Amino acid sequence: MVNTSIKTTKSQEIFAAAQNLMPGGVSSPVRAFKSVGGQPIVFDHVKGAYIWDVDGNQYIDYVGTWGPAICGHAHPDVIAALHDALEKGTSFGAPCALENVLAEMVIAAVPSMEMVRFVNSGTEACMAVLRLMRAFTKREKVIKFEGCYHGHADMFLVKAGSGVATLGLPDSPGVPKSVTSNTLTAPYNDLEAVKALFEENPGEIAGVILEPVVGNAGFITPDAGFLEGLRELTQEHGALLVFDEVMTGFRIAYGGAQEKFGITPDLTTLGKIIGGGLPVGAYGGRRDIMSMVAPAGPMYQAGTLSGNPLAMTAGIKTLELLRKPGTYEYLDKITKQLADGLLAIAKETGHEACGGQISAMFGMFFCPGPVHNYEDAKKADTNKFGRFHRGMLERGIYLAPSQFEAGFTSFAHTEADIQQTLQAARDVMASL
Ligand code: KE4
Repeated sequence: MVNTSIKTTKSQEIFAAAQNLMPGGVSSPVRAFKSVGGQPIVFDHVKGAYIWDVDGNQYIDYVGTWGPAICGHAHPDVIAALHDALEKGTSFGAPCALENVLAEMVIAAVPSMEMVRFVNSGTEACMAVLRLMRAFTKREKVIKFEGCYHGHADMFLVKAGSGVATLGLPDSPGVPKSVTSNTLTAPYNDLEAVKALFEENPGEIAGVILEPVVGNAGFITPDAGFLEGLRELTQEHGALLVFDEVMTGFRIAYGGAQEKFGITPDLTTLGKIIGGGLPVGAYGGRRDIMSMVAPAGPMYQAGTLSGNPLAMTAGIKTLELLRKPGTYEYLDKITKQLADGLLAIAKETGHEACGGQISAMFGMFFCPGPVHNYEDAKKADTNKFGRFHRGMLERGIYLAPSQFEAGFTSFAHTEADIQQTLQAARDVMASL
C-alpha cells in the first residue's frame, strides 16, 4: 500500500526555484535523482538514522550524507563539542592543537599512516596524493580502475564512477586529453590487466590508486588475492599503492579496508567520516613519502580552511564514538540483516539480484551477478532500480538515488528500522 501521507509539495516548490539558481538545482549532481526519476526531496533536518523533509515527512536514511553520518546524524556529543568550539572561533588559518589530536587518532588507527595532511574534501585529498605519487617516483602515469571514483579532479575523470557513472558521462567535457593521457585504466579485480599495463609502460607508472572496496559503481568487493596482487605488483615495479579510503575509511573497520584485509598501501586518502559531517579530507602514509610535502619538502599543496578547529572537533568526537568497543560488531550485524534481507526478498518476489555488505556499507544490483567490475555492474536493470528507489521513498525509506552508489548504515539504526525497511522492500518488490 503506497504511503499516501507522503506529500512533497514544498520540496517541489523549493527544488523548482533551485533549478533557476543552481545548475540542476543541486550542489552535487548525484543529488538530482536523474537516474532514478522523480524529484529529490528537500531536507529540513536530520537526527540519528532519520531525515525530515520540508513537508514534514520522515524517512529512514541509508545515505548518511554519503558516509559521514556513521554515528547517526547530529549526534548529541558531536553537536555539544561543536557548540563549545564555536565559542572559540570558526577558523584560525594557523596551527591549532586540535589538528594534532585528530592527526594522532588517524595515525594510530590507519596502518599505512605515519604522517597525515588535512585538506577540505576527498577530491582535494586524491588530487594531492596523485601529485605526491608523481613527485616521489618522478614518474607520470597512474593506474585507476573503471568505475572507481576519486573525486572530480581532471585526471581522475576517466571511466569514473559515482555521479559520472550515474549520469553516463564516461569522460567530462573540459578535461583536456593532455591531462588524462597519463591516466591508465583497468577493470576492477583484473590483475592480469594491471600486469600488462606495467609491462607496456616499464618504469613509467607512479602507482595504482583504487577503492579497496568499491562504493562508486555500486557495492563491489575485491576478489580474493586482488589487493595482495596489487601490493606485490607495485612493489615489483617500484610503484606506489594508494588506497582511496574516503568512503571505506573508519566505515568497514576502524582502520579501514587496509585493517580489514591486512594489506598496507604506501599512501591513503580519507574524507567523510573523519570530518564528522564538516568538510574534511586527508592524505597520508609513509613518512619518507609525506616528507616531500611542503613546507617540509618541495611538493606544493595548501588550503585556507585546512585543519580548521570546527572540522577537527567534529572529526575527533566522531572517532571517539567509533572506537568504543562493540561499534563495528553492531554495524556489521544490522547491515548484514539488511543486505541479506533485501536479497532474500528479491528472490522471493522473483527478481534477479546480487550484492552484499561489509560492516556498515552495503549494496544490491538488480542483475543475477556476480558483479566483479564496472562492466558487470552496468548489466544491472537501472530502470527497475529507479522504480524500487521511488517505491521505497514513498514508504519513508531514503536510499542512494543511483544504482551506482553504495548504501550506508549508522549505529543509530535500530533492528526495528531494519525490519521496517525490509517490510517496505517486500511491498515494493512485490509490485515492481
Ligand atoms: P568529495 O570531494 O566528494 O569529498 O570526495 C570525493 C571522493 C573520493 N573518493 C571516494 C572513494 C569517494 O566516494 C568520493 C566521494 N563520494 C561521493 C559518493 N559516492 C560523494 C557524493 C557526491 O559526489 O555528491
